[in-house]
Amino acid sequence: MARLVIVSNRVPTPSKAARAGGLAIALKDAIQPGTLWFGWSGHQAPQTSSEAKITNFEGVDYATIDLKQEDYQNFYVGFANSTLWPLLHFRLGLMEFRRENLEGYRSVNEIFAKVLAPLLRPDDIIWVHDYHLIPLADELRRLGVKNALGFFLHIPFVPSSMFAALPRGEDLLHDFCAYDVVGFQTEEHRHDFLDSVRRIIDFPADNDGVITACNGRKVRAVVTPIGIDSGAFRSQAIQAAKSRNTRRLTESLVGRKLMIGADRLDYSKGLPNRFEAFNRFLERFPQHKNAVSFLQIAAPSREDVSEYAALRHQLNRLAGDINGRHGAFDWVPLRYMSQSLARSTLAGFYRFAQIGVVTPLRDGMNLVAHEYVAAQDPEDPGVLILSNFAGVAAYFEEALIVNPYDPDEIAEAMHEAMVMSKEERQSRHKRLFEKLQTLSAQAYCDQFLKALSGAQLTRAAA
Ligand code: GDG
Repeated sequence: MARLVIVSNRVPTPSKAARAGGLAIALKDAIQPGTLWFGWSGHQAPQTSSEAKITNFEGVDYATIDLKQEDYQNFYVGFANSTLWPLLHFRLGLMEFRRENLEGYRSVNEIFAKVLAPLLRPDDIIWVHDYHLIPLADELRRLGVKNALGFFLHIPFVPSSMFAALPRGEDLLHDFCAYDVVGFQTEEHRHDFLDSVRRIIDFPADNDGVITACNGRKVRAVVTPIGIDSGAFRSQAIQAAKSRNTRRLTESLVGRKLMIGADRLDYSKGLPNRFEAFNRFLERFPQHKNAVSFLQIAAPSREDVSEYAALRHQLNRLAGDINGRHGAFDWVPLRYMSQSLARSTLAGFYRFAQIGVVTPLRDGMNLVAHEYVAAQDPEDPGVLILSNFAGVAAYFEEALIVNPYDPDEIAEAMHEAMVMSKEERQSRHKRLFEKLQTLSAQAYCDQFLKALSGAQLTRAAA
C-alpha cells in the first residue's frame, strides 16, 4: 500500500496533549502507523535546518526542521499570518504586505521541499496542509518529484475582487495549480477559488472543479469538509463530565445556566462582537440576569503578531466593562480566561453548558461547533448558536444561525436558547448529531485521499 506523507507547517509533538488548533486534532484521528508527517518543529534555532530530525512514535514517523529567527519572522509571522491569514479571512484592512516577507515565505517553502524530497519514495501519496505551504508542490516538482500531490486549505477563500489585492497573487494561484488535487471546506470557498483562477490567471475551469493548467495538465478542486471523531469525543465528554473540574464548575454556578465559548485568541473568531452581544443580551433581557454565566476560554495564539496582542487588551477591557456594569456581589456574568484548558476538561464543560456560542466573523470550518454538538447529552441537549460565516454553517442548518456582525441578533438567539423547549432542543440536536456522522474526520481523510489516489493513477498512466 502507498505510504501517506502529511506535510503541515506545525507537526504536533508526539505523545503530548493536543494544542488548541483544529488541524492537528482532525488529522490525529485519522493517521495510521506507517505515515510520515513532515513540518516545522515549532522551534527557532541559529540556522534553519538542512535535514530533518526524525522520531518515531506509535509507528508514525515525525520529521521536523527548525527555523532561524529571520525565516520565522518573514515566513510565519510575516507572509503567512500578517498577509495571507487576514486576506483570506476578508480583513483587507489588517493585511500587511512586505516583499521581504514574500521572499521569506518562498524561501522556507523551497527549504521544506529540499529537506523533504530525499525522504520521499516513488509511490508515496503527499498531502500538504494549509496556507503556509501553497508553493510547496511547485518547489517539489522543480526537484523532480513525480508523486501525486494534494493540498487542503483549512481556511476560507475570498472572492476574486478581494484576492486581486494581494501583490503577486497570480503567482500564488499558479502555485495552487501545481498540485493535482486542491481541497476546500465548502462549496463557496471552492467557487471563489475557481473564480480567481479563471479571472486572474485565465486558466479554464469547469463547474465540476476541473482546471486545465499549462500544457493541458488537469487540477481537481474538491470539497472535502473536515470533521471530528464524534463518538470518541462524546465518550471523552461523558467521562470528563464526572471529573473534579466539571464538578467544581457546576458547583460554582449554583444552579445557574452556562453559555460557553472556546477559541484561539484570534480576531477571526469574533470575540469582541460576542462580548458585545452578551452585553446587549443582559441589557435587553434582564430577566436572565443572575440566571446564567458566560464562560469564554481564549487560548493564546500567535503572540508575536501585533494584532493579537491588541485583541487581548481589547478583550480584557471589554470583559471588565461588562462585569463592572452588570455584575453583582454574588454573580460574575462573564468569566473570561485568556488561557488554554486541557482538551478533556473542555469536553466536560461543553457537555455541561446549556448554550454553545460559536460566532466567528469568518472561519474555514470551526470544529468547536462539532465538538459542542458531539458532547451533548441527547436526552437534555444544549443549543448551538452559530455564525453564518463559519464554514460549518453550510452543513449545520439546525443550529441557531446568526450574523456575527449584529450583536442584537446574537443577543436574541441567546434569549431563544435560554427559553427553548426540551423537545425542540432534542430534535435540533438529533439532526445535528446525524450530520456529525457524515462529517467525520475519517470521511474527510477518505474523501480527500480517494481524490488524490485517483490523481496518482492518472500520473502513473501518463
Ligand atoms: C483552522 C481553521 C478549521 C480551543 N480552545 C482550546 C482548545 N481549543 C480547540 C478546540 C478545537 C480547536 O482548538 C480549534 O479548532 P477550530 O476549527 O475552531 O479552529 P482553528 O484553530 O482556527 O483551525 C478552522 C480548522 O483549521 C480545521 O480545518 O475548522 O476554520 O481556522 O478543537 O476545541 N483546545 C485545548 N485548549 C483550549 O483552551 N486543548
